[in-house]
Amino acid sequence: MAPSPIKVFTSALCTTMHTPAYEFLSGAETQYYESPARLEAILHYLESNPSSFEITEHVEDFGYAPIQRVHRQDFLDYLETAYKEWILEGGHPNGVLPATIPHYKVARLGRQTPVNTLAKAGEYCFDLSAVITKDTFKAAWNAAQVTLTATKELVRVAAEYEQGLVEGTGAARSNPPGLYALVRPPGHHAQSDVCGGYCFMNNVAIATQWLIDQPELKRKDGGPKKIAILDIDFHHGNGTQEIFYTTSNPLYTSLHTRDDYPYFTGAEVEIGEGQGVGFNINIPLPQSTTDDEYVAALEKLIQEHVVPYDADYIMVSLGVDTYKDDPIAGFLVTSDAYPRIGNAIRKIGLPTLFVQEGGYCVEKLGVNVGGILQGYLGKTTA
Ligand code: Q9C
Ligand code: ZN
Repeated sequence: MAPSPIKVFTSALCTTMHTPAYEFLSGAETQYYESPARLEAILHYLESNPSSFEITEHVEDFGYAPIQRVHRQDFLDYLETAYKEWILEGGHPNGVLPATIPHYKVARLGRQTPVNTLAKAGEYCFDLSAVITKDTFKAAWNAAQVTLTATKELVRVAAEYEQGLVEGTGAARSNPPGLYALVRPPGHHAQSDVCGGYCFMNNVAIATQWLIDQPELKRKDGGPKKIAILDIDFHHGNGTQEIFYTTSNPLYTSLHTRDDYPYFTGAEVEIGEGQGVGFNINIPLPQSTTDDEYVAALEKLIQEHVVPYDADYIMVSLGVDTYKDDPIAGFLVTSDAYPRIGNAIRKIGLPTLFVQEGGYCVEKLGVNVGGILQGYLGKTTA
């Protein structure tokens, strides 16, 4: 039986609500790479391939609770009010950025709780890329709600798929259902109480925690459903790692660059703490990693860690900043690799939600993201 098309969840608010004019890269003011054009390029590809993708703009409102399960309230209050306070205090209209960050060598001596807006920007942001504009809170909220809407549908199609496997009438194990949340701003750098790396709310973490929290979703042993996160963005997902560092569910796995942003996390020795020991898997790869090297590393990660975890659902933090011409990254991965990546994920055989993270080569975003999703459908080209 042919696989069903991938259900795509997105919203017009993903392009209109958060449009900072610039960021700082290597000390220079540059265009804001995490732009609305990224999402439009991907959407254009998906719309041109209607046999593979079913696009909906239907967004359900899951309210504040699932977001509050992952992010601290003081941080969320800050995201919501920062821009207004910033403007009142004479901040530049491009948006809020820190000028003084509580570097750990300073903060270990400090005892002061910040009240000033500039100080709060440093308290709640770890770099110069997460510019907070007038509606950034609403944009991040919307991205989380779109991801949650897709996650609710994941539960429904996964149950159908399971039923089909039991009865032997439905799709075989080789065609697991796939869904895609086409959102921005991205999420995997956002920690429980700090934004950075273009990320404000951690969409994948919010959706994953929501799945674990659903009382009617149980495994055969009576425990909550298990989720394996596969983070294939070029950059390490420090936010997702931090949020789930002390728990055994979800499993967090990441393939990413060594020696590039976010620089201070992503080493192999970061294996989790307490109950979480062994459930945080970082596989750093060298700069200039090629197609074959990348796919081999992914297949190894899947065989050695993802499959043995015996999850019920896969969440993919889907970044295509691994692409060779990405303006802020450094791998040599070509467009040919993306269908192979999607195929490797399909072979896990579990219902999968792909959630958009990074990828900044706008001209190739459609074919690269599309390649992964088409590969998941069993195709060999985008
Ligand atoms: N030369 C995501 O892909 N600037 N975020 C890095 C490195 C911030 C990336 C500069 C990059 C954030 C979701
Ligand atoms: Zn990235």
